[in-house]
Amino acid sequence: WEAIENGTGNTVYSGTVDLTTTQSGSTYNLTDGARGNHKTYNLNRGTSGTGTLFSGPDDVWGNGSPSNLESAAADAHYGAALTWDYYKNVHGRSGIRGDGVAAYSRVHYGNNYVNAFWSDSCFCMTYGDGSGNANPLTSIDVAAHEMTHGLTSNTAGLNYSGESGGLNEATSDIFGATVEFYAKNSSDVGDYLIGEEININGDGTPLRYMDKPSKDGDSKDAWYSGIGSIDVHYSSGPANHFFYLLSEGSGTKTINGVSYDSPTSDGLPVTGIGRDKAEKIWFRALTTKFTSTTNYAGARTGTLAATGELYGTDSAEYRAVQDAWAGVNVGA
Ligand code: ASN
Ligand code: ZN
Ligand code: CA
Repeated sequence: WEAIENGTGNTVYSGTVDLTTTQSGSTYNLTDGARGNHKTYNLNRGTSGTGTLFSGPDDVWGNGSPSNLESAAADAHYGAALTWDYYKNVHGRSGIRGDGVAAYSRVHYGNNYVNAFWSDSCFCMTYGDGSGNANPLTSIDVAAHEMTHGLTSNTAGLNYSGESGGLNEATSDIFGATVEFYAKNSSDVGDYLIGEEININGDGTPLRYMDKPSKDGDSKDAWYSGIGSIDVHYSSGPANHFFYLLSEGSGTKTINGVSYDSPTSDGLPVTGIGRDKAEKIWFRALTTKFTSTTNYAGARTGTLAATGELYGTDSAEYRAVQDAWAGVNVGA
């Protein structure tokens, strides 16, 4: 018999946070009893199996330093809980498959492993510790990005290549950002940057920028014929840019202390409708309109159909979706 407990995580990226755990006898486990028993495991630098469930004699996890192996575990456990809560409270979906069943997390994958990934076969997320094992890939936006790959897999099923692959990646970035905004704790105020906390480039710059994706040097700001042949992490650019434009509008803006500058490819302005509406449109399109082969033209059609259902076709929201797609060169 296990009791649900309220533990404390001293994370690497999110400060001190509440974690939901379980207690069995005199042992506490990193098992989220309030969210489908989502478990967080220690691979201890191995690369296979589940390793060992994080457990111990007290309900305090980590000390904030990556050298304490519980710290990144606290981040991963927290990120999974936030993502679970976001999908449940904002979109009414209970777990990745909508069946209340949790995935699980594995941290400390390999040595100096600079990546994180979702796997359909284990129904789990896995995190490396980054360069020098000093920058675990466990920030909220990365955790939500990976968990969202599971959602996409179990809904639209967007094929992970060509334009559908770019849309799959963008979906993970979009909800990576919205979950971070949803977190709203003092360390995570929310931004339209992906991976700004994990220092993946070694110079403190983010992995991706949604206001102007080309700032990373590789991603595209707008659709062009042939974009389907580049890496899906770069062909995601126009959809990330669409989401930013739809939420916040074109031009310059400062949000939570971060400055954005979002130009449009057609030079015409876009008036944003706010993130709350934009995320509902993308979720509805993903879960009820997109299929495995949806391309950019299909994403436009699908998001417009979703917007029509949510807000009507003669609405400011509908026109903003049209304008935002035009702003990334996806036209009628
Ligand atoms: N972090 C990457 C992603 O989620 C991992 C990968 O490319 N498989 O897209
Ligand atoms: Zn991804
Ligand atoms: Ca971010």
